[in-house]
Amino acid sequence: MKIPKGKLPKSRMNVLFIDIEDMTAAAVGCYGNAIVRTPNLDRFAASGVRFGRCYCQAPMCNPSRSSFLTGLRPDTTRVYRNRDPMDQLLPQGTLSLPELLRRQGVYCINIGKLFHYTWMAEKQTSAFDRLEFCDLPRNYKGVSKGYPKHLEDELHLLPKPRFSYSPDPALEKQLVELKTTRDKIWRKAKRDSKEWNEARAMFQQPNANVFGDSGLRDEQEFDGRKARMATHILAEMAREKKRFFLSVGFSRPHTPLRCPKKYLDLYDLDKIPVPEAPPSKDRDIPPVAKRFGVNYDIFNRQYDHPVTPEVARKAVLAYYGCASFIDAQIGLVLDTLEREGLADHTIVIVFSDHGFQLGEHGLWSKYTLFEQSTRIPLLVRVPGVSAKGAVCDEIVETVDLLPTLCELLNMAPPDNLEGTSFVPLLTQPEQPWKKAAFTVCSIAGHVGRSVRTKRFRYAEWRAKDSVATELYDLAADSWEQINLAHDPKHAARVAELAALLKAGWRAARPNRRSRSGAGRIDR
Ligand SMILES: [Ca+2]
Repeated sequence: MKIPKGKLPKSRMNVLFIDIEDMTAAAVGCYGNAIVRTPNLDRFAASGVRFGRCYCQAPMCNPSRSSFLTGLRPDTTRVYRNRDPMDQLLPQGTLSLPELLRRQGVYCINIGKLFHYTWMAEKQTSAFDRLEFCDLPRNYKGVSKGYPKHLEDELHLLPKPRFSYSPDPALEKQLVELKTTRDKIWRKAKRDSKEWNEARAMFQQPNANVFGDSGLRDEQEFDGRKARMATHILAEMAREKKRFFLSVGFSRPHTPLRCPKKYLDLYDLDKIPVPEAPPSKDRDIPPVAKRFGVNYDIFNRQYDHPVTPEVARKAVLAYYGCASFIDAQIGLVLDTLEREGLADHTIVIVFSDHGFQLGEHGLWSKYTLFEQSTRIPLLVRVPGVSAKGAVCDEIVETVDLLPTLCELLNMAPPDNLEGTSFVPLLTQPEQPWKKAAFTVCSIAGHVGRSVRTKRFRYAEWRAKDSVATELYDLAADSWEQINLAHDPKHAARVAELAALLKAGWRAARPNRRSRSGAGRIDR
């Protein structure tokens, strides 16, 4: 791949990039959830475009983030799982979004998680001028180590990043101990055996099965501190008139589902319904599609003991409480953007790395190809460009974010991008767009691939000697409970969607009428 040299951007737009962890679109007010309270997200949606059908490329942190940060799909990044080392697997010379922006002279700041942790330390650190609330990995060796050899000369021309590390010492210590025990078992156990999986679950235990009141105030919470740091940085950027890219990664509603009590008090437990799509009503769904009933987030290791309806509703309430808590933190950041006079020249993107299952099919985690795991909220406001309060029901994907920003900022995109800029949809949300979204999920010796059209989802789960297929008609079965893949009446549909899945994302691209860059901002 050529390193994009490109024209310098004429635009002076800043970018505020807000990434919420594990936030399913189904738990956001403006996405049609009448119970959850997300007034700030709803208000922000009313000032920009809400994408009703945005899908992630993988329902898992690292593969999803590696994809949207590079504009490449998992089959190209080769990052399929959380433990796959992004910086070693990406095609040589691949630049991430902040690296591209930094080369254009944009001051790049990251607060919280953007890249998935540890292995990417060097690449992550190299990409930013300043990092706050980011994990400094134990094997961190310095900025230049691990940076692609052929780029090292340029690296030394860049200012050294400013780095702050704000750990939770007690949790860190516990995680180190659990990791040591896990790794000891993993060295002997066969991968994906019962023992191997138990060790993995044990490591994840501290985050699971704890939900409710954190006993903290907003400003004491990690996410509360990140939001306040963002407000300080925005004020500084306004004062110093620096052109910036600010990424703010919020940790909730990722587990543990704990937040200040006042957000839980917004909800009445009696009014929280039991989860939709009970497993008893699932028809012909292959076990792998439901991750063999294993949950790695809430109710970890409790898969032999079904969750009672009351406990299930408490968990949903805690997730909603965390959603409201994060919504309030986002409100704080967005209000600062206005107050500091930055809103009229800052592009704002709010989204999530993937979704989450809130008890549907008995699942309390991600790692599935169902709607709740793969459909995310995406709200975009581009001053002077995006329609106000529009809803776009066309299909977009998180891999489209990087090409979209390249177009908006008049920045030459890397020539191997695998997403499509959705800039035209910002001005005209109603126009024919992508045929389908593609998501990959690699678990327990299986690789699942899904193609989601506006109406259907078709998926294939391949293992060494087997293949399981799914077809859901979401117009008639919005919770994906009736697998039609083996119903002879739907044979033609299966054949058509299997062909689309095989043809892949290139075959599903929109026909862009004009590539004249009508949405570009020249200011
Ligand atoms: Ca995540």
